[in-house]
Amino acid sequence: MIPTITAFEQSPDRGRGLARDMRVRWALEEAGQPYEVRLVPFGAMKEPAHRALHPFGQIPTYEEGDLVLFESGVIVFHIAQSHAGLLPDDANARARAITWMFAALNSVEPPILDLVIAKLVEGDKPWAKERLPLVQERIRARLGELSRRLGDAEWLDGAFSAGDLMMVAVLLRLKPSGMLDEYPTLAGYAARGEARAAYKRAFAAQLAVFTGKPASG
Ligand SMILES: N[C@@H](CCC(=O)N[C@@H](CS)C(=O)NCC(=O)O)C(=O)O
Repeated sequence: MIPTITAFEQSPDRGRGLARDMRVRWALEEAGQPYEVRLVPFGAMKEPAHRALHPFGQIPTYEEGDLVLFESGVIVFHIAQSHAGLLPDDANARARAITWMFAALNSVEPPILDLVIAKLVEGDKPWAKERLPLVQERIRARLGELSRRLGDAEWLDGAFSAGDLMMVAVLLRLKPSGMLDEYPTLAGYAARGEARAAYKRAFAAQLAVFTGKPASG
């Protein structure tokens, strides 16, 4: 069965691959699973029809027969569980890969999201200038810790897994800020993720939504 995911009809990132449909597309590409995309206009996101799929009126969602999922983490987890290649067979290694998925979403993404909010949503508030360095400090603390753990390894725990997919997707959200480049170990790690053929196909597909031209290759 071909799953359908939702994505922004007009992504605020103008096709830079920062919206969370990107990580779902990437997982589907890694899994070799064809998929369809339903583009959701902003006006429709908070309407009952979309809220029936996603209680918070957001993207991405995932529909596969009777199954409807929301939350990019669980969607990627579902894809990784249903296909070979994104989670190791060994039970302990699998649990560790899942741990990295949670770490990406619960320990690394929140401060990065704070930066997006501090700049884009709260940038005009009188206290924004004071808050920004605090947010950046929290990000740097996390990146330093992650960088030390990764060391000179290619991926976080052995072979590339859904844990790396999620971590790289989260780190790439920092790219426009320039902060990722302060950590060459992590910049190199993210670049290895971006270099994967599946990432490139996913990126081209989401970019094609913005340019209106079909993804080539
Ligand atoms: N925790 C959710 C967050 C979903 C989310 O924030 N989606 C954004 C796009 S990346 C969105 O739909 N924003 C529009 C809105 O919240 O109105 C996930 O990981 O899927």
